[in-house]
Amino acid sequence: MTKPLNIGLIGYGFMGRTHSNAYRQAPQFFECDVKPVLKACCARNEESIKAFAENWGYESYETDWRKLIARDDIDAVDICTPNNLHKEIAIAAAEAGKMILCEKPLAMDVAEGEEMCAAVEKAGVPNTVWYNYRRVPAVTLAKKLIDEGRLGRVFHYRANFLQDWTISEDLPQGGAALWRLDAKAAGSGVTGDLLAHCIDTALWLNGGIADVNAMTETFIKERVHQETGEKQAVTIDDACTFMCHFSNGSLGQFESTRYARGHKALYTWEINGENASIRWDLHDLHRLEYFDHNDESQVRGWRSVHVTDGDQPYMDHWWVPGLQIGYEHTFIHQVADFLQSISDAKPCSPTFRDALETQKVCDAVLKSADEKVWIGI
Ligand code: SOE
Repeated sequence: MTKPLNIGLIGYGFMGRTHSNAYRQAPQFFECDVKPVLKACCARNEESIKAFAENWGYESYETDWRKLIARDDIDAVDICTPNNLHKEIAIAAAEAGKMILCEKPLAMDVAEGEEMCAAVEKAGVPNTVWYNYRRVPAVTLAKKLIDEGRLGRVFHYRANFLQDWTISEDLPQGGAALWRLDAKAAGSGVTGDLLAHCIDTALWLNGGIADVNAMTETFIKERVHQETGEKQAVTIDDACTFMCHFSNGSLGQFESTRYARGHKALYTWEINGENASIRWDLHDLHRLEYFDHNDESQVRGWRSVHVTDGDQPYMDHWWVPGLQIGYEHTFIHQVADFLQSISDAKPCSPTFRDALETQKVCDAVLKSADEKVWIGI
């Protein structure tokens, strides 16, 4: 018999939609003893949240997140708000004994992240952070191949996350969909928003980072703030590049920007090992590129593996071999794994504690750029 898991979702932007879709889809495709129920959603604007609740099939809505957390009929709180609200909501939810699914990055900084980890661990509540790219089947397959030792000694890890949506000087900062440009709401710019994804994947695939040396740039120094109508200094990083040493001795190189004209969401990574190399590109997300030096020399070359077969991660739950899935499925996989982790009474990675490691690297990157020195993690 399935047990209901009553979800209370806070925030209803882009991520509110990806998560709501995932709660609806996961039990259709994955057999779980626990089944999400869209119990309530929450945002300050009543008209908007009512429409959101109707569209996605939430049973009710709230306009005050504290009321949502206080409800006895909510089991799990999903935090999809701007980053500056993560800590307060997560701590209140943990104290109320709720499970927590929190959008990335975990927090505004390490200090906040530490408090959040302490709160969920004290309360003993299941928790996870939505670093969704781990659950692209091709990326999960890469993790499997790496764990099997196929790469041998690793020399290089290279990652980019490139976008171009903030190039116009007329784009305001702050408010609604633009809070990512406002340091008070986001904490940082591309470092917390985009590099955090690259760092999470890197820590997962290639282990810990020992130290970093970074540079950041804010190309447009002032923008009108949507809430005040005034021109204000822009204090987020528009672009960030850093190099690092991984604990396994490999060298890392990371770049992220919202000023790479022509690139909308080009997330790529490549790992070069002694025996094999492996690379992935979000624009072709169902493919894993793999080069194995042990192949017979006459036919040795980069293989492009179309990750759609039933024996590849997650794919036995979808269509028939050869038919691919997409971006929204990464969130569905995270829900499915979270539900399974509840049944198994095991953590669902990345937990708050795992995501704190990413936060530590982000903070060190920003400090290094500021002080123009290497920073140890
Ligand atoms: C920013 O444009 C953004 O939406 C990020 O916030 C997401 O985390 C990333 O997956 C796609 O880009």
